[in-house]
Amino acid sequence: MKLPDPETYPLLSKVTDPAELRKLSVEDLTALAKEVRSFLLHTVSQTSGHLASGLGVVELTIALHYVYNTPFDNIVWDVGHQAYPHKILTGRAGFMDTIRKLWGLHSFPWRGESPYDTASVGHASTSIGVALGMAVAADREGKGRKTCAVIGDGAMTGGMAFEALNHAGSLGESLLVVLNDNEMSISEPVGALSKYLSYILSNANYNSIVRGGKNLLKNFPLLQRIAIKGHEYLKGMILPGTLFEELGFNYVGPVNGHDPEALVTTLRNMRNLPGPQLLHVVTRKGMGYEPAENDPTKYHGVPKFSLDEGVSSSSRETYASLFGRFLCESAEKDSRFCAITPAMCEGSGMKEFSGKYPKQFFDVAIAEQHAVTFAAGLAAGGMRPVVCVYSTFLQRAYDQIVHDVALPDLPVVIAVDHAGIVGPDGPTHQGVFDISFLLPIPNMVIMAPGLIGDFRAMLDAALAYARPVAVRYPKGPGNERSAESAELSEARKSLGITVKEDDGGAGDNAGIAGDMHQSPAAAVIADRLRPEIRLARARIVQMGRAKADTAILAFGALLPFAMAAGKGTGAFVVDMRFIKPLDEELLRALVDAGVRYFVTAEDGVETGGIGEHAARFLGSISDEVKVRTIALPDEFIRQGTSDELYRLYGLDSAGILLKTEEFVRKERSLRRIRDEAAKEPHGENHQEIRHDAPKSGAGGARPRERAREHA
Ligand SMILES: Cc1ncc(C[n+]2csc(CCOP(=O)(O)OP(=O)(O)O)c2C)c(N)n1
Repeated sequence: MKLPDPETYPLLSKVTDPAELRKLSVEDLTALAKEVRSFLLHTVSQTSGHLASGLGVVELTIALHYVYNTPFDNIVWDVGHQAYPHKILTGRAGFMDTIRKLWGLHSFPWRGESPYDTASVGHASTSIGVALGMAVAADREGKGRKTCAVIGDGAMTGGMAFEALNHAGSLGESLLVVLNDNEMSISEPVGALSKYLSYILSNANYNSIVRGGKNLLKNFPLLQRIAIKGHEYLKGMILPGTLFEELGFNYVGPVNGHDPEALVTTLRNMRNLPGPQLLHVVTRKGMGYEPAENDPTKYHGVPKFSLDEGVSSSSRETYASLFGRFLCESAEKDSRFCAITPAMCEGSGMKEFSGKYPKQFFDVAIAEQHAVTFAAGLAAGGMRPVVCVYSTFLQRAYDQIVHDVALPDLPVVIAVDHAGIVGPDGPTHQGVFDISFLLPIPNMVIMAPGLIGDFRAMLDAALAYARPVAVRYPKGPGNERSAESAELSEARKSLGITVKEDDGGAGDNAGIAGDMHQSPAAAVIADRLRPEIRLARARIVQMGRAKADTAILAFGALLPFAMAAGKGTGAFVVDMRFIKPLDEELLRALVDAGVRYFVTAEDGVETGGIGEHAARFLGSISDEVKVRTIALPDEFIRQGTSDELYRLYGLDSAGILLKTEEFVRKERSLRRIRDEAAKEPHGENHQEIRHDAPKSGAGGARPRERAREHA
């Protein structure tokens, strides 16, 4: 615990919660803001995390907790990436050095963490809807509880925000929406709304005249009514749209979001106004730290860095950087090619493409649903769209994939970025559901590169298939570097496994396929040594030794771990490549070649995952086969570094090795006991055991269907 030092932070060290904050004078708030900003900067530079957005809302956060009686009153943060100052002021300053770490403070507001965190968030554009629900509940409760949503101009572009505004206007519930307008999303905001907001800002003088007029006429109701009519008319002419007022909100603003006194005065005035209120606050993203003010996109989320030197740019090869190259080269070749992002241009590696091919690039703002449906329209019109969405945000666009893309079988490539474990952003951002939710959709092809070297060829193939295709790939460079670990050596030692120089290569074809080179199964197995990407074809990356009875099937980013785990075990290791269609031909061939124990490994939730699906298929072709699925459990996956989480959930090399060995050893000994019992002619269990005993058939495996026919 690192509490703010009273010498450096004389005011902040006293603000142990908002009640203490409210004891300060309004004049103190500017000095407090300076301390909060400095504390935030020092902490985040040492821990990594979201920075520029938090720096921009320091005064706003102070003013909100100063005016509102939190935690009795509700403050709902949109996304929550800007909520670090809120955490600092609500009793968590001493824990800020643990933020985003395993077992540490959450990256975003989290209900279980503090009574001041009214919602658990991380995805954009939810605050108005949540706040509206809370406002209705507070109204029913009848204790005078106030509710306030804080939403950025970026998050305001999301459809959910508009849906909630629309509803709030019609309900007429008392609610304050603070629009934090810093004229930035992660990158430059796009769309008509941001143009509209800029227009309001450029007419700021007009607004202050109107506000002044409203105050002046307060005591002359008739004159005020006439003036208001004129004002509406004038506003309609000067400020086209008067969007928020048309939606039923009382619009106030723009207000300088870095002036605590102005904010406190305005909030005090608005706190008790009835009906839906919208306060338009203007802030600067990155405020108080020059490098962040100059480049708020770069400082949106930062790694650890030196405050003197700033964040240095990384040039390492990642899945996103390869994706960017694919976009540029595809656009060069085909003018029908285009790419779409819902406000994640930088994170998805699309910056260069957006600059070089502006006509083929579409940033649709934070609108995942629209991104997918828009792609469907482009495809229907003869273009070749690739829509790139982080796995976690793709959850938003499920019906659009089903209804708009897959149902009409349109050639849309969905690049599912940040799939699997993403690390410190925690439960709201882990990309662990996409396999389970994409798998049941007819017409879809779902691919997952196991190695970064295969990614480009997979993207090219996805485009060439000209049908609905999802390619899911991990954040960063993947797991190839973290596959060999101290834990793995320990695990090998404890299991008595030694790795020889030549262990673990796919080139050695002398094993099982060599033994039975005449059989159809051997031909299929030998075929799967081919490295190129072919539809519904896996690649064997480690040949099983002669008489191998085990195969590890890896789907996507866990492949490097599976390869390391498989070394020295004599098992087949397969890079499945395709989640859908599954390479059923290979699985059949492996069963025919004598494989009885299958381990599946995927970085998604087990429920409805590809492991379950493969197990069902294997069960349908053989009664003898046993399957162990390795996947994430039925719980929300916490935060931590990716390596920590792989280890914690047993998905790293050591985890896969230990689970595989435990499973195979247990199943082998059960089989031995069963076989011996089957040979034994006497005993009570004889019939029962015989019933379960392995059935003979082609290659030792007998399809259930045939067994049923014989019965
Ligand atoms: C549904 C969804 N899509 C994308 C994101 C990624 N994201 C996080 S913050 C952000 C920009 C938010 O901009 P704004 O609301 O203006 O806040 P600012 O950072 O400018 O304060 C985006 C796109 C997200 N959190 N949720």
